[in-house]
Amino acid sequence: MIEVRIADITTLEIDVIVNAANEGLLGGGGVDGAIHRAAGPALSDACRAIGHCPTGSAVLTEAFRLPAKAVIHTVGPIWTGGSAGEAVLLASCYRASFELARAHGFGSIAFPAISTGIYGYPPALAAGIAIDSMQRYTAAFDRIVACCFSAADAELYERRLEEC
Ligand code: AR6
Repeated sequence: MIEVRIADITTLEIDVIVNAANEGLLGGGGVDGAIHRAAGPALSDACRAIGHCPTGSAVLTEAFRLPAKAVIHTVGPIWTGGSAGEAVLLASCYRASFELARAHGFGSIAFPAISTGIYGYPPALAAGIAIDSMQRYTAAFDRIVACCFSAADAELYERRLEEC
C-alpha cells in the first residue's frame, strides 16, 4: 500500500523516515535541516560517527527526539541534465533505503521527494522513479508513505500511481 501524503516528514509516526542528506552527512537545508532540528543535536553526533555516505547509498541512525524509530540517510544525485547517471543513482537511493529498513525489521517507511529540492532533480521525473521503486517493495512493507511537501508534488505522485 503506497500512501501519498502532504506533510512535514518530521511529524510522522512511522518506523522509519528517510532523509535526503549529503555525502558528508553534515546536515544542511531542506528536509535534512528539518530532520536535524527536530531530532536534536544527538543526530549530528550519530552522523559524524558514520562520517560519509556515497551518492545512491544509505545509512541508518536512531531518530532521537523524532516520533519515528529510526532515520535512514540517503544521498540523492545532484541533477546535471540527466546524462550523468542521475536516474540510476536516484533509484539506488530508494532501493538502498528499503533494503536497509528491511534488514532492520521495520515494516513502515516514509520518503521525501529525494533530490527534487536543492539538488534540482525535475520533480515529475523523480516522482516516476520514486513510485516505481516503491511498487517493488509493497509486499515487503505494511506501509510506504510518499511524503510530499507541496500539493503539486502530491499530484505528480497520484498521477503516476494511477498510470500503474
Ligand atoms: N518534510 C517533507 N519534505 C520536505 C521537508 C519536510 N520537512 N522539507 C523539505 N521537503 P531537499 P535534496 C521537501 O532540498 O534536493 C540539503 O541541504 C522539498 O520540498 O531537502 O535531495 C542536504 O544536506 C523537496 O520536495 O533535498 C543536501 O545537501 C524534497 O523535500 C541537499 O539539501 C527534497 O528537497 C539535498 O538536496
